[in-house]
Amino acid sequence: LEPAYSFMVRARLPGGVMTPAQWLAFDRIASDYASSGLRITTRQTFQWHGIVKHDLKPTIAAINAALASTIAACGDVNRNVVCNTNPVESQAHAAAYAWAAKLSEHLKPKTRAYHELWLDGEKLVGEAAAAEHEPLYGATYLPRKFKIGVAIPPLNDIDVFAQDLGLIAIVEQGELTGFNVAIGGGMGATHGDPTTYPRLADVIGFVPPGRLVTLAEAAIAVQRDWGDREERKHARFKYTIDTHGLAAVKAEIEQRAGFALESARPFRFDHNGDRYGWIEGHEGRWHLTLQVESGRLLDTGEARWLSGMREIARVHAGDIRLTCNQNLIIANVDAAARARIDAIVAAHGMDGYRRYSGIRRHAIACVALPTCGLAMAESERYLPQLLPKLEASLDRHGLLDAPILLRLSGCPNGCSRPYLGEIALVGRAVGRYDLRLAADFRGQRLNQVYRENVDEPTLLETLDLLFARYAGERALGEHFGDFLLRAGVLASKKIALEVIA
Ligand code: SRM
Ligand code: SF4
Repeated sequence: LEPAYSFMVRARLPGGVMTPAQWLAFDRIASDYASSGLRITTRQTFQWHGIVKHDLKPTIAAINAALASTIAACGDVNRNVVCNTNPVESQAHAAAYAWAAKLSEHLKPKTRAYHELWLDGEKLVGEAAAAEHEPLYGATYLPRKFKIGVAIPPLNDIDVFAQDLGLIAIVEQGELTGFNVAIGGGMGATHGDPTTYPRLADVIGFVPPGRLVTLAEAAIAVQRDWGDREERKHARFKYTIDTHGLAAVKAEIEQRAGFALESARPFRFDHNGDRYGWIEGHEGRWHLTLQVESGRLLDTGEARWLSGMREIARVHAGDIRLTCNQNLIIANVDAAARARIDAIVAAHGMDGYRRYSGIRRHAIACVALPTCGLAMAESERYLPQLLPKLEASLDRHGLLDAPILLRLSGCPNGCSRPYLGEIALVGRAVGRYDLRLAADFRGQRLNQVYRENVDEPTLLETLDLLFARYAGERALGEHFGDFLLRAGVLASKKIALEVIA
């Protein structure tokens, strides 16, 4: 006899793209094995919680049978490569997504142990086992996880500056000409340990598409060889860069890649959120973005996500995409099929975004309690309690429609990228949070601590006073985070990277 251990399983889904058939398979896994539906993550993939130990193997086998995988969705390797969520919006978007998928495949561990363990693959023994070789990761893999993301301006919906390797697609006259390269982003920190901190990536140059894979391999190899293998908390690429200096790391990447980066090209981001509702892509295809609170898909309350999406997946001829803001897109829809999709969405209460306040449309929360073993406070379960209180306060000041970026994390690891929230709550203990304020609306400026370790009444009172000032003193079109700096509520902080446009 042993305790009823249960696990979380995460899929690897580059760019968050799947077919309706895959959706149905993932939905089936949720009903067969998981305890709390499907969960869209902040890196564009699915997690299933509450998988009991003896169901682990069938769950992983079912994910692989659906032509997806769980390999390298966790661990000290390159993780799920994220990409702008609407890759079919233009030919250039499609090309950028294809590069993201290529990177994901190329940087995947080559070991056959995964198949041996989970998929009853051939057992490697003797010489075959000894001959197993990881060309990039070597025998000891990376010092820590490594994250890559591709953004396509003007949308920074993947938070490109939070990635270890952020790639900013440069589109000129409708053609993808290459990527600006940004290195050293990361969110995780530890309370009370100043040697750990969130950091935005620095733009170090430009690479044409044909050299992208070599460049990515070189960056990972530098981190593999230069990263801190003694202190795990200090092992991310951002610390390697700050230890050795940006110029030295850049030079080493170039030396290993065998070419110099070109000068970074102009770019400009407008925002880092999702665009809800229908948008038209190229070739007359349509894409519908729906907001999913904290990415949790269940049949509860007024929204019946599992039933609704099941019905859509059965009739939908395009594909389905997940976003880094924990939302989903029913993509590649024929104009003639829109009405049918709209009817299913409305019938299942999945069109909440139409009625939501500005802050609700821009809120994300990490999983935290009860499943996350590192959580210090509630996050996903707290969001639905907190939002109505904030909305009441915003409403009193005529700000119900103001788009304000709210991010909740149950601990300073920062899985909801809270350091990029105009308002962020970072868990300290049950019911207590650090209140951080004044990131920008584009994912290009970190926020700062405004109140440490406060309870809900203090949070609400503090924010109510600031909302009152914002309502009375803001300039036309000025975002909350920018206002807080201009008004001197927090000391001005320069944008951590240069916007060249
Ligand atoms: Fe995360 C660890 C959930 C995105 C930084 N993260 C965890 C674990 C696995 C807890 C653990 O190690 O025991 C959480 C599982 C909770 C649960 O019950 O499901 C967890 N992280 C998540 C997800 C599901 C949050 C969400 O609400 O969507 C996201 C899954 C992403 C994916 O699909 O791969 C998730 N995690 C992130 C992000 C955001 C991003 O990548 O854009 C970050 C900040 C960016 C970064 O990496 O710097 C992030 N997670 C961390 C860290 C801190 C790493 C660090 O450098 O210090 C940890 C702790 C660790 O690795 O030791 C962590
Ligand atoms: Fe868990 Fe902390 Fe990540 Fe939230 S931020 S999911 S509490 S590790």
